[in-house]
Amino acid sequence: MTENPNPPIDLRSDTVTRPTQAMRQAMAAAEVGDDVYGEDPTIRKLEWRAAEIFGKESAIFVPSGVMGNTIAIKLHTQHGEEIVCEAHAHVLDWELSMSAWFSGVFARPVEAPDGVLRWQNIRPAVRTASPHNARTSLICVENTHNMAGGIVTPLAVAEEIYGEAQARGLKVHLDGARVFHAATFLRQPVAAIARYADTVMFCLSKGLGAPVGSLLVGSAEDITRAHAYRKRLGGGMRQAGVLAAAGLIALEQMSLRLQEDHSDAQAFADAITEIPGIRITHEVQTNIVIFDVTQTAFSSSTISSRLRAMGVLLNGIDEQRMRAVTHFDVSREQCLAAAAALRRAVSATDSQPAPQLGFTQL
Ligand code: TLP
Repeated sequence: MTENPNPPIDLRSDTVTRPTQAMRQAMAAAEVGDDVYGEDPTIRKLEWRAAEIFGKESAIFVPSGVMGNTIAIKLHTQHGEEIVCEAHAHVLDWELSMSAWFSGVFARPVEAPDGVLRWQNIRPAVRTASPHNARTSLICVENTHNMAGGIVTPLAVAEEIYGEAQARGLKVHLDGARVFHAATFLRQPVAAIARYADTVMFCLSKGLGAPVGSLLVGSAEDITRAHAYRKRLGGGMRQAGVLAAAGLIALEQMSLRLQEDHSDAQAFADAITEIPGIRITHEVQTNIVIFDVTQTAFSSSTISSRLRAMGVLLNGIDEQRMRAVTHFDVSREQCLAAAAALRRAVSATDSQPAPQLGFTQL
């Protein structure tokens, strides 16, 4: 099969990256075994390195971020309890109500308009068990916050949440799908962020370029228990060292180049900021730019289909807002070309019918 000589500029997500040559070679050469028996040396190495880098006792490799979050929520809660998360958190809006389905918990959302969940927002939502209330057992933090345009939680905010949670016997789980982006922005090692959470889920396949996989890191006891939940969810994989081999490159090498993606996102944001009707919703700190198109003449789905016709893939979150995510498969020039295409898409006067979407497009 030959590569498409003119592939579209794909800013839909940083999940769209394809494995590098180095990853493909490492995958072909990977030493493997049956991981359900704990016998895959490459998986073991990845888990060991992940735990070490995050400053935790142990780690477990899972196929997806959703599975990592699901297992973490199950670990820290009992059926019927409550968890607190930001009102637009991935665990709430984008995981098919998995916390309810698998763990039987009620997610109590807390609005943080700037995307940074703070203890002062969380505190009123925390409940103790009473004849009328179910107990809160877990706080879920998302860093970077996807739907807040990749906003980073400051370390002092994370520290306060963790301190207050510990004082009340609450657990903290970090959805760190893009925690390396947060670490890059903060100029800190990921361990400095992970110390303020009991468990952290991070993705190898978002921005770090691995084809598949996420890790959940935490205490040895929690990760031992996590194995049973992973198996129940169908995530017990066999010779998955072929995936872990790519994951090791993602973890060790690709995590070092994220500033490039952040600079590209900033360049894209700078280029679209003057387009009439476009309003960027959050400060651009990492690799995500969310912008509101309400003041243009078009809905996000119309803009999206116009962009597609110009070779740019960039989708709506809803009819008003769109999201661009930079990654190593798009260059600075392509980001600027996408911005120029967006300018044309929203200034075009022909009326092309919008596709009917029962959202979501992402
Ligand atoms: N996010 C995807 C979509 O699901 C929206 C994306 O394109 O950004 N936590 C966060 C913060 C995420 O952004 C994602 C994926 C996940 C968890 C889930 O990871 P996967 O897709 O591996 O299950």
